[in-house]
Amino acid sequence: MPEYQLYCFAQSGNAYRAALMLNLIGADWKPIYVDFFKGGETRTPKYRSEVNEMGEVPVLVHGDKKLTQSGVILTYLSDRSGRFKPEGEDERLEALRWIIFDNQKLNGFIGPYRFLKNFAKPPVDPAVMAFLKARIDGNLAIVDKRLADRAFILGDKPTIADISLCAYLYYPADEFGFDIAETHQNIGAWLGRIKALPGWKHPYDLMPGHPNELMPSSPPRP
Ligand SMILES: N[C@@H](CCC(=O)N[C@@H](CS)C(=O)NCC(=O)O)C(=O)O
Repeated sequence: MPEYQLYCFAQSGNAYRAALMLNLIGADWKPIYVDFFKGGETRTPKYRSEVNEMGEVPVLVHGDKKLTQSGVILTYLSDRSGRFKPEGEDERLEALRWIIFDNQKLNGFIGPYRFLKNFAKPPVDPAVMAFLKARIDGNLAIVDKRLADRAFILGDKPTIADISLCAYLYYPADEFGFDIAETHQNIGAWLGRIKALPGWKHPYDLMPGHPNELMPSSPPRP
């Protein structure tokens, strides 16, 4: 049995943070597929009582520990491995600041936007999409500016803040209807630097469940 198990599915950028971290640190891990789309597994009483009371992925299992919230999982894995770990108190707090910003305001809006664009039935009110898009644009601009004069979010080395912030940003542009790497060149270059790290893999290659026939706008990745 691999050392770590991760409850996840390929379309989840929230889960991708944890899967990517496991791969980048060379951990011995395996994914456990969660049938979010057809089975609504995260909403079942069984999942909520046995896996995660919050009804979410990712969930990391390590021995008798079961951890949820990607920020907690990233912190745990960086503490254990010593990799992508912010150094000292100032960096630790700075990483936490960006992880919370990301969860609430960057991928916290990008994830629902992509979900609604691809899956909402009946289609969601355009005013909702316009609200989310305006928030996304504003927050992408903040990250793009941050990356104007540094290679990674905290400085010249990648940390768990970077692994958190890239959650949804490698998914195909046509799943969003806009190309983030093209319109935000500092973000585009930063995504390239993370992609060059040994162990990097695309979310669709790292977690089970792709392709998904419920996501017709998601063609095979080039
Ligand atoms: N802040 C959480 C977000 C987790 C989250 O929203 N996961 C989504 C999948 S992308 C989920 O499991 N949703 C289940 C549901 O809404 O039923 C994290 O970073 O782990």
